[in-house]
Amino acid sequence: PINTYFRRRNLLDCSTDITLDLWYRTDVQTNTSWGAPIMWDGIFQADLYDQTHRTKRSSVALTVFAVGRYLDAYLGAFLNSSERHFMVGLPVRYYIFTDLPEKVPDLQLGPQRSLEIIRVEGHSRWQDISMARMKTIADTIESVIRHSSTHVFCMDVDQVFTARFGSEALGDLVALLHAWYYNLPKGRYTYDRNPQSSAFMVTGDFYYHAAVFGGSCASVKALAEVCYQGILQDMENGVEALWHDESHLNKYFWLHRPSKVLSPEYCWDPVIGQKSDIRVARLLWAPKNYNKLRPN
Ligand code: 2GW
Ligand code: MN
Repeated sequence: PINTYFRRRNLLDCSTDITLDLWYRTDVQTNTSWGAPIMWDGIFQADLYDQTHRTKRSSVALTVFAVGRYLDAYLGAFLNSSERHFMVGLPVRYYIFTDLPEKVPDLQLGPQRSLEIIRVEGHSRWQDISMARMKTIADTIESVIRHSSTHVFCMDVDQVFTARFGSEALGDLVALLHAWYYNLPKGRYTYDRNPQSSAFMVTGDFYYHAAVFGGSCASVKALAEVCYQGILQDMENGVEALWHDESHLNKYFWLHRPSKVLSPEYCWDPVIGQKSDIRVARLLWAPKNYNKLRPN
């Protein structure tokens, strides 16, 4: 849809999020109906965001889970690429959650960048590894992350940064448009449709991808807590949402709309191929070998 409601925004528009957009695009939607910016390449001036966040002393935690086979398969490439592209110029602290702390690659990190390894248990079912992340994220924000960082991003490990993923992505509550759904009609969104599940929803704004979400420590902690409660409630009722934690995340963002939305440029699947609206792919899905990685 063509965005006909483009408004020039400035620093004072919004109490929590900085929006410094000088240009606009007409081939994509750059604002949500509730006024949150949708970040596309070409609508923002990167150095203005960097300057502002340096002045505000923003700092960013990046949480990533690398449990079992995912550690060897993905963590090295993820971290090496994030050193080159993720929030360069701001203090960054990685939080690596793994059951194999001794196998975390020993990396030379840039200035003001550090890494903390937190041991977690493996789960026998992959759906449980994925869903347990919400509880661990909430607990760790409370106990550690909020003391090191103003903002936090939570990401899947099976991806590689390929271009700037910078401070323009920071906000109070940040969601990502799923690459496979951003240009599909709402009827095609794969929300959880089972009324027995707490992730059940009939309609929504967008289909968001759980591979990237973020925000202030307080907002992400609240999100992770609510999603985990929903997951627990489902377990008690003997149901599991269609796309696990992603279904609960979509429900959360429907009830608590994000203050900033990232275009699929921020997490693109190269399998989709070239699209004229994707001007730069900043983070790419890594190829999966399901047989090897998902034995059960
Ligand atoms: C996951 C699936 C099958 C076997 C293992 C795992 C697994 C996941 C694992 O063995 N170890 C591990 O650390 N993970 C973590 O969970 C890792 O960070 C991984 O990126 C994340 C999500 O699993 P993934 O990437 O295989 O799932 P996707 O790419 O299909 O992700 C979407 O759907 C998931 C729920 O089904 C999540 O919502 C995820 O955030 C979505 O991107
Ligand atoms: Mn993934």
